[in-house]
Amino acid sequence: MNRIRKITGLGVAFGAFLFLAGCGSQKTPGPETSVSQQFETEMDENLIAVGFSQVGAESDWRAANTESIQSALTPENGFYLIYEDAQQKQENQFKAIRNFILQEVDYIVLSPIVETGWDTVLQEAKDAGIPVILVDRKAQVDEALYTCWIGADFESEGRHAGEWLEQYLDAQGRADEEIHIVTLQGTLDSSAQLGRTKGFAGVMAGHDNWKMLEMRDADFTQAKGQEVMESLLQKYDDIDVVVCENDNMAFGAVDAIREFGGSCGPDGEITILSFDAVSAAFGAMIAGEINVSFECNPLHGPKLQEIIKALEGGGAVDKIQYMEETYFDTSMDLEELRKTRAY
Ligand code: GZL
Ligand code: ZN
Repeated sequence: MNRIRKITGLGVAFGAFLFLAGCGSQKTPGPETSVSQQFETEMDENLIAVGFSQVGAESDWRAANTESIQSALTPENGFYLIYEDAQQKQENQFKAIRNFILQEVDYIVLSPIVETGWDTVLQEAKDAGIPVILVDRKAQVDEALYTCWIGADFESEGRHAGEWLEQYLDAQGRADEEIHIVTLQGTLDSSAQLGRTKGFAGVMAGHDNWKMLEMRDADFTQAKGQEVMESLLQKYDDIDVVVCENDNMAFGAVDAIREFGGSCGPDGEITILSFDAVSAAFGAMIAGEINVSFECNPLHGPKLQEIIKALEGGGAVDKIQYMEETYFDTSMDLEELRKTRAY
């Protein structure tokens, strides 16, 4: 599968420009380019060229995911990685994938920001004979359009959150109390949002005394989490539980609650459930700001490396590959546990 590629030093977009402007992807740039830094990098044909379209840099989790993949797909490990940050715009992922196709990479790795809209561009990759590996989030396409998917079981994360809340309220003698809940949702239509919302709702259905006051999109960012929580605090005068679909939104919610004069965490009025379990979430639990965080393992790099090497060797790989994950709450020795964490 290895193909010698000339990758212009000005990067993928410029290569696409030359091709689309009729200059051809391999020809010497014409007068319209007249750039002095134009240079070609003769790719070592032994390196496996991988184009990686990442969602963005919206959260601590995302940064850890990017770092894991970049540190696995290195030239020392036999890879030439082209990394594109889509800045949380699906349109930018479409462009990145089309550039990867023009560059004739050996594999495309994609974390689809939302689940829908991928049929056309993934068909183009298939027509170009380039295998696509999905990481983190899923795409609602014919499974023939991707080789495999690595990620978390988001619905089980949501279910575990509901089950945790059941036992937490029981322990407080509040099993029959009317519990008022709001949810800060992640990017709507993303697999993490869909799964976590659905998993928690499944447990909630068993509790007539749990009332979901409102669920609102806070896009997995801390700023949006604070803004949405401020608005919910203005609107509802009795919020008992906040379900935050990632840690960064939880950090924003804590700031909003504190600024509003409320209290949260194990010793506060408002119980905060979160997802990802990044290092800063351990800090927030140790500081008594949030109650629990459900891990979502971002360390896809080693598994991705293993999968691509297996494919290069002509091996088959499982279509769906779940990451191992658990949860952490303030009943645990978080100072010690935090030392064992890679992100
Ligand atoms: C989960 C990932 C989510 C994280 C957020 O696998 O898709 O996106 O939970 C991140 O922190 O923004
Ligand atoms: Zn209440």
